[in-house]
Amino acid sequence: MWRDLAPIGRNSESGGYRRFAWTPADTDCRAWFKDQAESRGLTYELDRNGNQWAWLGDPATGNAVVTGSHLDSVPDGGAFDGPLGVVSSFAALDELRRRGAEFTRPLALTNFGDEEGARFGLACVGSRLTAGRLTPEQAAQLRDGDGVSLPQAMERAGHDPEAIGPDPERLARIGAFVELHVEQGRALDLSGDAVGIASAIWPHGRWRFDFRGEANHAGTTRLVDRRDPMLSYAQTVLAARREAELAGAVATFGKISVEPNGVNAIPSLVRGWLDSRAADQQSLDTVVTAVEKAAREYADAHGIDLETVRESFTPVVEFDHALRDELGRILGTDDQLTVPVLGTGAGHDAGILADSVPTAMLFVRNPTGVSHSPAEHAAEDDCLAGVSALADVLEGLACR
Ligand code: HGY
Ligand code: MN
Ligand code: MN
Repeated sequence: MWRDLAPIGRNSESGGYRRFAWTPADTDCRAWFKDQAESRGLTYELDRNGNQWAWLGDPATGNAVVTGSHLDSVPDGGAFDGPLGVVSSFAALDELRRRGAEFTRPLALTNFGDEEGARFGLACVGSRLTAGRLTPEQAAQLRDGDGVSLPQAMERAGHDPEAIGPDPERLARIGAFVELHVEQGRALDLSGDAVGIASAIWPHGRWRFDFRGEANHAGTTRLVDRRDPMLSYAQTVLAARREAELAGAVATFGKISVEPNGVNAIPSLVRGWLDSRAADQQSLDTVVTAVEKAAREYADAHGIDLETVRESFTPVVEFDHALRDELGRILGTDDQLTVPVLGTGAGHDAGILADSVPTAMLFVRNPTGVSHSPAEHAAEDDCLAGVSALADVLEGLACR
């Protein structure tokens, strides 16, 4: 499975993945998922929001156990973020069949569309639409860097944009959702464990800062005559780092777009995106408020117009305690009493669904902690330990 998936959307220069929502690479990933589902005799379904489901048993029975993740990536993302959870779901089912497990609840394997929000800027679009946390009207407002709207992109990829919307009936059939994901940090490497259980997801969001100045000639415009938005942007980036350090949070300006983006032209517009996250809402609010205040002061000092827009936000997620503890019981063994339980600053579809159904997450050790990079890696033995743990969890939940 891994070998079949690996070449899809991989950039040969960077070695990273460019699997953006509703692009041909995404379509090829979806085709891979459908093949894997049908080759196992599972009932394949594409839901109204473009999420893929592979069912064993009759969904109408309800109380289904569902597992899966996403196949889309950030620009030049790694091979594991998302795909490890999807491949492990199929591999765990294969393992359960080898064990002769008898399912007493329906089982579904899923690929949630557009989890990274790399193209349209909003994280977890597929699961947000299904959970009713993004309306079709809001979705229609989303544009990519070329001005293509989400509905247009869906249409071009052959998916009916008129169909999108909340899917409460589908969610009502789910008794538990478990997402396996490569850890995006080093907690398991430091504790020496191959697998861990998630406790919570930090609140996190994305804010766009538009600094508008005055285009002019880089060579002939006196410094005193300039309204250069790049200066306010640069000062704001440093302020974000300072405020995050003070609050024990994280803040990143990882994406920027400059108009006209010419070497010898003072920009008219510098657009920067802030990603900020913190263990609690108050710390996150403190950081973002302080960064916005600093940005405004710098903009005012240079005669720059500033507009800030919150483009994506996910409040703190506390995973279902009963399900978390159930996973702990299933995975805990006599010699290793407890499987580590750890929080994360990374968002996931499980975090979006947590409001609608009991959700839990399993993490697989990432020896360097590096993610959202072609260098992201997990050792094969740890990936196999993840598959075995997921199989144990699915057996414990769906095969009583
Ligand atoms: O950004 C995140 O936390 C996730 O990878 N979408
Ligand atoms: Mn990611
Ligand atoms: Mn992910």
